[in-house]
Amino acid sequence: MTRSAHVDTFARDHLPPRDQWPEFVFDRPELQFPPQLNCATELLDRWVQRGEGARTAILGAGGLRWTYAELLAQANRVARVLVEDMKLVPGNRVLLRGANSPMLAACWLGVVKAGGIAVGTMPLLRARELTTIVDKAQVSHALCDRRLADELAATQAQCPTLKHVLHYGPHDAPDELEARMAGKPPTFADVPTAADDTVLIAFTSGTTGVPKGTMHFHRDVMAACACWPPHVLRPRADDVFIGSPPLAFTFGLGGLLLFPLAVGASTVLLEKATPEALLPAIAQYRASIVFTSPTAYRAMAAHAKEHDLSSLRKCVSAGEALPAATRQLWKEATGIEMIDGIGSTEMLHIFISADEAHAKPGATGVPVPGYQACVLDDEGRPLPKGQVGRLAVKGPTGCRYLADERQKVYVQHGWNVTGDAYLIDDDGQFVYQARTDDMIISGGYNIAGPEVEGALLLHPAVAECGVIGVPDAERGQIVKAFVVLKPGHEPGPAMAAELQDFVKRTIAPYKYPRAVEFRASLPRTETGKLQRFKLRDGG
Ligand code: 3UK
Repeated sequence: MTRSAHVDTFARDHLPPRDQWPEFVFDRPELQFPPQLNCATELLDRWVQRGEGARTAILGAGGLRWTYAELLAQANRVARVLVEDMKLVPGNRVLLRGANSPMLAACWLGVVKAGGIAVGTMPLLRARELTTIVDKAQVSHALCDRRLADELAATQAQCPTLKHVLHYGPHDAPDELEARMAGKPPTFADVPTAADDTVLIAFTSGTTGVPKGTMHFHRDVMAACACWPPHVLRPRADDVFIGSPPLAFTFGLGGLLLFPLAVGASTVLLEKATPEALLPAIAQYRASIVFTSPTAYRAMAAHAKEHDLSSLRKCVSAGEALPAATRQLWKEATGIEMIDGIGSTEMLHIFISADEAHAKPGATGVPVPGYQACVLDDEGRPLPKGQVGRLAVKGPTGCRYLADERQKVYVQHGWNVTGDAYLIDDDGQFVYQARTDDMIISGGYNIAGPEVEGALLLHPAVAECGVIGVPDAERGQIVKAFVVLKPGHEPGPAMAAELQDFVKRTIAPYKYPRAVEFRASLPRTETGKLQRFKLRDGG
């Protein structure tokens, strides 16, 4: 029996009903967890207790370098500010707002130490999207980068639950959070959470555009650290991790914070990690392991030769399918065979992957030790090799949506059904085909068409619209909007540009439609439902 440390029982009260949980499999010795477990204690305090506090933990802009002992002290001070000044009680949800930085990492660890539940958010989100997240997760606290204060203030005006907010500044301009931290001792007694207390709620956009909150436990974090990293990535304590995914995206949280800490390695957390910025940063920090998207590898391959990438050992690609051509380009440019892996917010991290030695162009790989996977037909029966069906997985982590009917869509017969069409080839390798739903994946971002439609429909000239993803060599897919204008409005390039700007101002700018086509009408069913497949087929 585990003893929950959550005084605020919101997360426990809003887990899906047990009969809707996926089957969890813990059939390996490294997946046996004690009943009480705080993953921050395991990932951070343990190193200092073992006398390894002088190792470098985090590197950041402006020459910032924190040892494990210094990161621990910072995280402990954040925990104290939360508990002593912001009245956090275990189980409260804490919104984290900021681009990747050492301070954001310290905030995440501080929240977890204090028994809080971390709710990471993409820096680009606007008040409209933040309001949905804060309402859904009943968020009470926020730690926010000063430069994102305006959108948070607009959110707070709409959200009565969000009572306690503190801002932190860039490294060279400390703000109110740092001022409070300066007055705190560097020690903190971590809250002894249960292994099955929720530690984070990660939001992911669904096809309907209403974001889903996925709940993960302290033990899930440790399980993610125990599966893919030691079996596929095989990092070392002297590795320097770097990459682009935000810590608000579980791909980034694992790859750029949890996994380096799990092996006592160091991680470079950069606010700006575009392909142009990442190449010189790899050289500058002598990074050895990089995490980014296929689109970014494609962009970087063209300029790789202009930089000293001799420190690089391992290159991880995830978030969307890795085209064989991109794998080839990167290998030609750097000599490195990429590690592809499919993960999801629901599964927390990568569950099918292949290391350098087993990489097969065009294939994702095989189930990561600790996970099982198969391809199911529409009736939920496993398909033989070579046939395309729905990818289904189970393992030590899995889908638990926060109060969401779509739990029954993702979890079927105990399997996590990811929404991807896959086949298993003759070698037993899993080969990605397509998304089975309407999600648009563009440049590594997940974009829900209906959310973009919702934004467009707020514009006074738009009568109706339909948004789909169309293939694009550069970004995988791009967002395309089909728009029917109200009478009296002129279609044309000026109107298209105006609509694009409008979407950028309304929701996160990366969701704007890069292509706009004007139509006299849209294909609909008799009941009035938009037929997106007809738009995709050009009809
Ligand atoms: C797609 C891939 C083919 C696939 C993620 C690694 O992407 C992550 O999580 P999301 O919830 O999206 C999940 C969906 O993205 N996908 C991801 N990786 C691949 N498709 N090949 C791949 N290698 O449709 C999946 O269902 O945003 C990735 C680790 C943690 C993550 N959260």
